[in-house]
Amino acid sequence: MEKIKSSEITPKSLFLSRREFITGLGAAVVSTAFLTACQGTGLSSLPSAAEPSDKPTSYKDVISYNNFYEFTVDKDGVAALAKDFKTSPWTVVVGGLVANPRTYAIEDLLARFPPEERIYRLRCVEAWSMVIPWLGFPLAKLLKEAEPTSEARYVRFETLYDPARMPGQADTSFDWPYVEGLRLDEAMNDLTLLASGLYGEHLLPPNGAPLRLVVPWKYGFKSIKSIVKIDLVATMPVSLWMAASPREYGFYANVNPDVPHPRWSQATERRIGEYTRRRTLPFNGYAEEVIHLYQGMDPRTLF
Ligand SMILES: Nc1nc2c(c(=O)[nH]1)N[C@H]1C(S)=C(S)[C@@H](COP(=O)(O)O)O[C@H]1N2
Ligand SMILES: [Mo]
Repeated sequence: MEKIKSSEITPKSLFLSRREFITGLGAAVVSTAFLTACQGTGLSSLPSAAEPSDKPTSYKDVISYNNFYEFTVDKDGVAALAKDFKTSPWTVVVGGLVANPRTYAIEDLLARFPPEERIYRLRCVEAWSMVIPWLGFPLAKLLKEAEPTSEARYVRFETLYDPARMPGQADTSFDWPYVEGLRLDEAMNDLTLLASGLYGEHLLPPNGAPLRLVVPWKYGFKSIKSIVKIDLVATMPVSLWMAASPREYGFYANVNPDVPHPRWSQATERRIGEYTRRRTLPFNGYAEEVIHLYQGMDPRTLF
């Protein structure tokens, strides 16, 4: 695919640097509602001011250290195995409980929803993280075009299933295809992106070309890659990870340093390219934008 023309990109960085976030706290931008909500969800600690501000992870690391089990479980091996994966032609089917079901050729979909640049932190459940300048558009735009019916409560996403092209799908210990889901209000949140590029370039196969989800306040596994199907549904979808290990991977998967994964702590993370570990922030640093979605919910159900 050709390089994205910079004229096609709307520059709009919604990203708050670490320092701006802290200043925001000091300037009482964070309401008492936020603090009360933090207590309500069992989030004890506000972020520490000691951390340096976020700087994007090197392009090389972003495209060569990946989780994409359809190719291999070896993070350093995805790039080589996905190198020749063909992402054209590609169609994305939007359906389920909608008034306007539609099948998009990827080119038409991207022409219809031009990308914006958004620099987001990505926090993997394995306790490493990256900062990535994505090119994408809010999922809400696509969902509005589909017109969810009043029965639609969740969005279900599916990755391509094609074992001939995705060698990792020969591993029968997983229930392919990769499936993920969001509650409809999470899916409609302005932070939730469908990304088709990063660092000003079209996505490469290791990062989920031609279209992947990015949900920055949740653990990385929610950000499903190489999407072929988006369905509006009435009941909570069962994700591949919930099916594989329900005790370890829940539906919500909100980044929460206070709730350890059953096999390791989630309190800190290693930013790829750095040596000193950072403290992990509640909701990966996006609490202000999303905490209202979980008001009144039992924090134990939010892992
Ligand atoms: N289809 C699919 N999507 C996926 C995965 C996967 O194995 N298959 N891995 C997830 C995990 S665990 C993470 S951390 C992110 C990694 O995204 P990146 O490689 O672009 O950094 O992709 C997520 N999306
Ligand atoms: Mo992950």
